[in-house]
Amino acid sequence: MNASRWDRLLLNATLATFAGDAPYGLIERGAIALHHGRIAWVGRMDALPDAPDTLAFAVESLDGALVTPGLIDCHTHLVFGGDRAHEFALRLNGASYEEIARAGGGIVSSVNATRAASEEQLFEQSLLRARALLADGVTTLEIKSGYGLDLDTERRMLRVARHLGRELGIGVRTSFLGLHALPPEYADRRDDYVTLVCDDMLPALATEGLVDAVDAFCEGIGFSRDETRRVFERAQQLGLPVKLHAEQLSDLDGAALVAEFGGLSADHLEHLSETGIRAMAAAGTVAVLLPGAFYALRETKLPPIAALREHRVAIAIATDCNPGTSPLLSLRLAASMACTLFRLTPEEALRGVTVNAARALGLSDRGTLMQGQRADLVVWNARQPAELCYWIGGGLARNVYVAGELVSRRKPSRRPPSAS
Ligand code: DI6
Ligand code: FE
Repeated sequence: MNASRWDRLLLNATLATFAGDAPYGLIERGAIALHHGRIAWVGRMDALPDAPDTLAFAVESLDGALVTPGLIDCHTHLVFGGDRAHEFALRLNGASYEEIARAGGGIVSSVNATRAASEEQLFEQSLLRARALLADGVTTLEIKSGYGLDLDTERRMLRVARHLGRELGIGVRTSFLGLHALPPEYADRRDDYVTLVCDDMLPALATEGLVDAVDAFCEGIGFSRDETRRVFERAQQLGLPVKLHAEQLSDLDGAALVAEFGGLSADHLEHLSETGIRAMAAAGTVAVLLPGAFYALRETKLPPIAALREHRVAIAIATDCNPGTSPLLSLRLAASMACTLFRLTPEEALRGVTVNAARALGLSDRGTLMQGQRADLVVWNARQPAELCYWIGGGLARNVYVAGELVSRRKPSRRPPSAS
């Protein structure tokens, strides 16, 4: 018997590894071994070093099913109280997102509902959303604060985010978004609020280990470039990486600002300029596109995809799951929308929810199927990668593994029609 048997070996898989430059990093008739939470071996089945049964304790044949890295949702506001379904109706009747925000609705109405919710209530409500993402193949999730806008509620949100990760056994990265909206009690004291965020809230939450990165909403209805710079400078002092909601509704040159700070990502980007793109390319800042918000707001201005490609800026795709502009609970649907609405290729969209999403979170241990990476992977009821963008809805994820553990399973089901 082989003394160092692997924990698990999956055989006869169609592996979309996203390693290297080949389309999808595809390996047909592949095998992948999981051991102690890591990927121990990946390659063609016929290159396995020995007979499968001697190599692993558990051996499973997948009969050609597609396996991808666990999906990574690198931009969500998943923890919040209440919902904003009534604003959806208002927008359908012609009100704009900005008008609703300026009239006291929008983010501030979610702030009120979040402040009113206990930690348990926030956890229960958010758990349903996180479960939905997981069931659709998400194994790492970024969650922002920003509906508290006071120290206690921001802390509660971030604690709930961490708790969700422990409860579901998935990866959670937290971003502090103190500069999301001006809280009503600071209506005439913008500067004081920015000072509170920089001098009290951020250092306190960072000390408590609740902050992996710092974000801001740099926008006409959010915060200016100078205000954003202040919080970035404080993040830098604390050794925290930054990212930014930039150029969603207008061009404030936020992308160049976040790039100046070596930021992980600039997100939204419908109004991104050539200058912003060049700055991002030079800094290696990832472009995170959020087609759910584009769709829900019925936007018409597309992000500059061709120029991003031309300048070789890495593109990631995320749900932006939030109660106002993107109540979206499927990352696969976000990838599908990235194809249909933004004209990404299925391969670009899928790199955007795996390898490039990992980069947008500063994570190098996941996002591809390569030896040594965390064993985060999904076995799909599909055979080709493009199906993940092609099927709209429908619960395609069969088995979801995080660090080698099975965290979500759907009963072995019939394959989608084309694959039967
Ligand atoms: N941009 C967004 O897409 C979300 N926040 C932000 O800064 C929307 C948040 C909301 O409307 O509740
Ligand atoms: Fe957002």
